[in-house]
Amino acid sequence: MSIVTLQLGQCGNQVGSELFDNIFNDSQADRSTTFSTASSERFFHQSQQGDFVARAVLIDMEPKVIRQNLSRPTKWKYEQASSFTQRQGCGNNWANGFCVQGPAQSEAMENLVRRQVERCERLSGFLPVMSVAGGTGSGVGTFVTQRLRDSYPKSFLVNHLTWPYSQGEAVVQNYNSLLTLRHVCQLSDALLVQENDVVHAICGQMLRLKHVSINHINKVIAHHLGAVLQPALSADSHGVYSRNPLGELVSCLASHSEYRLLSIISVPHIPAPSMAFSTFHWPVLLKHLRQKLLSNSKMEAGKVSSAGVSPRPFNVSLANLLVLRGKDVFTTETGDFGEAGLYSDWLPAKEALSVWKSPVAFNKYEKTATLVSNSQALMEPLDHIVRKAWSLFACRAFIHHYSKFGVTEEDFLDSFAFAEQILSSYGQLGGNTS
Ligand SMILES: Nc1nc2c(ncn2[C@@H]2O[C@H](COP(=O)(O)OP(=O)(O)OP(=O)(O)O)[C@@H](O)[C@H]2O)c(=O)[nH]1
Ligand SMILES: [Mg+2]
Repeated sequence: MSIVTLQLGQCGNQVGSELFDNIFNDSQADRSTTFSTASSERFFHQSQQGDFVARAVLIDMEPKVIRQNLSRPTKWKYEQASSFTQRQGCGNNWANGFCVQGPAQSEAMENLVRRQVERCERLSGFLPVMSVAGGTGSGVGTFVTQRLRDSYPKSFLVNHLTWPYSQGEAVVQNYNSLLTLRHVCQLSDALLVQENDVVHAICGQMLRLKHVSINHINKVIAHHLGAVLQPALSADSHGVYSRNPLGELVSCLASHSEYRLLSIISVPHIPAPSMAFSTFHWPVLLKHLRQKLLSNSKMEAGKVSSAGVSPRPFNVSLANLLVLRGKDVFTTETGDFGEAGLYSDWLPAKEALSVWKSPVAFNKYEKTATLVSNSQALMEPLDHIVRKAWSLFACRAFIHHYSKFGVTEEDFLDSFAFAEQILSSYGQLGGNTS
């Protein structure tokens, strides 16, 4: 089954193009395999000339990044006519994107989506890729997500959201983030979240890059996403690569409407020059990944969040999906991830853990272990967004930029209340309310 990706705004378009690069290069390592065929069907269609063409719609209100994407020399292609641009971006203003640009350009964008859907023999669903902090990705992205939900109610909808640097570039980024979450959490089946701070740290500390560029960051984001979305075998797939990647992801991880936030961690990340000399053993990799899961919450013991919730001193999971790729996967023991102590007591640990495996090495790594986690890991960054936004809102700073496009103080208060509710729900996974 196929996935139609929507690249929205600068971030969405730059991350999206790295994702297609990652997937294409990975799946073409051995073109003859069923893995390669399954991957291509998911992400590409073939033109009459035999070119691999991304199943993607490119949307940005300013033309520069899309122009760069369309002229980038890659072994695969974007369909030139599958892009939509205007002359000017949304100026980091969610309200401009959601209330004005989105509705004004709705028909043209929907036509592009329909064209891609018609090219899919079997549609698994949609993957809108966007940042939550700018104006186009967040505002138009939210609008487009709403239209997809209305027009394709039976298709799966998984949004990939890039969260801004906590010491961010735009003063209103936290407003945009909250307004986006308020809507997208309720529209989408699951939100795959990657934080720029965390990915930046991976580039500096693990890949040992001295000067981390946005391109390095996007390659790591794409590596994480590709590791999850490339074909894999699940326990009940009887040796056939999963047919409905987004549907299976959602059913493993996000079956409860109040718990839609998914984080991704992966090991190993190795600097390119060291790759040839590195060997890894599954028990070591999995131990490392488990430690990352437990500490990933970045929450100090006893810290009280703005939702008044005092979480456990480690990261409690509602559900986890472990994806193993590479040599000897079928004999690897994954029992440590099924321990009841990692999970809330709402689900038996056996049901809370899903494992997907593929014997095909991923992205030149002999072995990769990736965990998609529906856990408390995103509480701390979300709490940070809420606190920063509230300190602006308390003195009504910049609100007039939003109200002139029709977003009211009431809408902001709803978004704060919604975020507090998410924090409270995740806090309760630990069963520890103050
Ligand atoms: N990881 C990553 N983050 C990006 C990239 N480009 C921008 N960002 C982040 O995205 C946020 C800004 O959003 P953009 O995507 O630039 O904004 P936009 O959607 O184009 O919206 P407007 O320009 O306001 O119309 C900031 O938090 C940036 O750090 C990128 O290529 N990769
Ligand atoms: Mg822009």
